[in-house]
Amino acid sequence: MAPETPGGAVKERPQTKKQEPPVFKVVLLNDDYTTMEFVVMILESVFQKSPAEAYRVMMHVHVNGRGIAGVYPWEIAETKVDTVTSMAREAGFPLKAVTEEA
Ligand code: TYC
Repeated sequence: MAPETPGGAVKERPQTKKQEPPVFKVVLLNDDYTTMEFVVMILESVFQKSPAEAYRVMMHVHVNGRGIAGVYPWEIAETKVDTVTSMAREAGFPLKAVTEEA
């Protein structure tokens, strides 16, 4: 019998609490050489920030030394760090990103 039979015996999702994967922060670090424009571009393209949010996060890092670019499952967080690092080195900037357990 098709599982979508109307009124049929379709099991609801169990109401138990789902096991969420552990999450990790991707933290951007300030430096004196990476341009503000490059950091904003990274936040827009790698972390899907709006232009206004990207500017806000970049300024937060600039003023405070570090700031959260995003929160992801471990493998995605590590990939974002690798992407930021390779884009920065390619462009000749020392920009650093690290992961931290959230
Ligand atoms: N401090 C840099 C400058 O004045 C800008 C900057 C912001 C660099 C954030 C890195 O993660 C960073 N050009």
